[in-house]
Amino acid sequence: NGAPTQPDVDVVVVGAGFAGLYMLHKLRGLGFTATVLETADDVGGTWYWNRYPGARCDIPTTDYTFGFDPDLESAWTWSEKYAAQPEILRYLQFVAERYDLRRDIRFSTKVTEATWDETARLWRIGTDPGPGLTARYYVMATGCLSVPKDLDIPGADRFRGDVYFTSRWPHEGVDFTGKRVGVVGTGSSGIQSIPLIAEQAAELTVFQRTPNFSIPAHNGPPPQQSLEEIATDREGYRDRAKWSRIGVPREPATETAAQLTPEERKARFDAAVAEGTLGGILALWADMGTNPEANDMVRDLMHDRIRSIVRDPETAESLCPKDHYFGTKRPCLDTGYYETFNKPHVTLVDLRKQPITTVTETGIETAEASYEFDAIVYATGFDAMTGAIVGVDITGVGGQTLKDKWADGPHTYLGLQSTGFPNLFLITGPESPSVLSNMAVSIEQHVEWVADCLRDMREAGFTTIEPTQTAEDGWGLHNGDCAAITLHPTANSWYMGANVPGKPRVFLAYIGGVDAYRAVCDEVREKGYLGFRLNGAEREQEND
Ligand code: NA7
Repeated sequence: NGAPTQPDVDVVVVGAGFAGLYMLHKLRGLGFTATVLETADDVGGTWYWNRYPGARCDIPTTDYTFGFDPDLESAWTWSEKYAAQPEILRYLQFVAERYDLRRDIRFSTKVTEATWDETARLWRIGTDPGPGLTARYYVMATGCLSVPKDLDIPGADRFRGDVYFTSRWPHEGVDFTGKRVGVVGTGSSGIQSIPLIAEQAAELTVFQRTPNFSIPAHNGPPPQQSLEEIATDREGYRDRAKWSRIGVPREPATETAAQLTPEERKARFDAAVAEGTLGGILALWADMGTNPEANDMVRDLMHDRIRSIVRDPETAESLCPKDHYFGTKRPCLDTGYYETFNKPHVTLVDLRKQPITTVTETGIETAEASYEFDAIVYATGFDAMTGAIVGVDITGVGGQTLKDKWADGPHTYLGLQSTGFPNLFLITGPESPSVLSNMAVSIEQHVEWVADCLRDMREAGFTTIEPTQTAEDGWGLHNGDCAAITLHPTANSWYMGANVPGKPRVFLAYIGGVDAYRAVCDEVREKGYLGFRLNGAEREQEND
């Protein structure tokens, strides 16, 4: 063993979004030295980059907020049920100021590589611009939807008009007044931005490959009931979120679809549409995520709703999602999305009927027609969950790269660590609830688990930690088993890696629930880091 070499800092954290900011604050509180490396020139992560019109969170602000500090909660008031991007960015800037975080963040710094030095037992981290630095622990707080998917549309570089990506929107904003605009993509980013682009554009053409399910957000003031519950028992409310299925307090539905009459099902659906939350619409009946017939009942109600709004029958049919089950792609919350297609200057192009053949100098050509534009907006999504992690050249024990190890899909224990990469931690990594949950709650849980772990190791005299192969294999099996009993694997979703050509098709998140997952993580710690191998100068421990 021998004494490890001293690193520049105890911990390097990559990313200054929700996760990186809280990680830094938490580490400082425990007396660890830490440096955060961030590509952007300010804090914010997702909320720094995604500045497109209509960009909002899809979890109510009463829940999509830090809960670790009651004083922070009373110092900040959200203005809306679903905050828009500028307000969430201001919040994260406020958090950075309040805890004086910026002095330990290196902005405009991209992490290019990270190599585990087995002799010195530390991470050597390369940055652009350099110089890099060394750290005992390396935390990737890089977000689940942070690397835009490469544009896979032929001729895309030929277009001579203006080109925008929702995920990299210009800071000064864009004015589409009087312009002919084409939007490609109808995920959440498309669905949020299309109604607002339509308000400005002279003509708007939406290119849709797969329709998504969306319900109205009914944005407005933050939900009164949650505010009252937080005012009377803040801790109880936050605790219920931690022990809920998706990280927002809610009793799960107990009846199956068959146990309800058609009238009862319709009433539940209408109530959830009126509530306008993902938590509500995803919990209509207990078996909607696992039983095709129960899911069809939601789909039918959704289709009826779309047909009742969109006047042109052909457009309405194109907007009805028919090739994936409800919830197997993240549903969207919108403000006037379907209504937008009733406007005379808005056209939907159904790429299932007429695929894009090429982008040209002046527009987009499909198998049937040619469209001319002044501007094209791509809302084409992300290399989700793994893109940002394998995007850094990470080399672990024996020269193995994480990219090679994950060539057939991510392999982790608890979504927190990967065997062969000691002292590398992933915040909301693949095989953790992450994107299936309220990210604020999942981020806090991971940050606190990692912080507790580093403190426990310091107290016990350990300096390295990594999962055993048995634990990692077991967690992978459990993840796959959980996904296999749901309808998720049937969908071509980014949850399945299906949106990125060549990406292995595996379900990328843990679907057992925020509550069950937290119980496992707590138990692992209580049992002395069950499934981990720990080493120190004086001692080592394997707890398989
Ligand atoms: P999404 O949900 O991945 O949506 C991307 C959209 O772009 C989706 O409709 C895609 O159709 C479409 N797309 C992607 N590539 C193409 C090509 N080549 N041609 C035509 N259409 C294409 O990303 P978002 O940014 O909207 O949302 C991501 C998450 O962020 C969201 O779920 C929220 O959690 C927040 P496809 O479905 O692949 O047929």
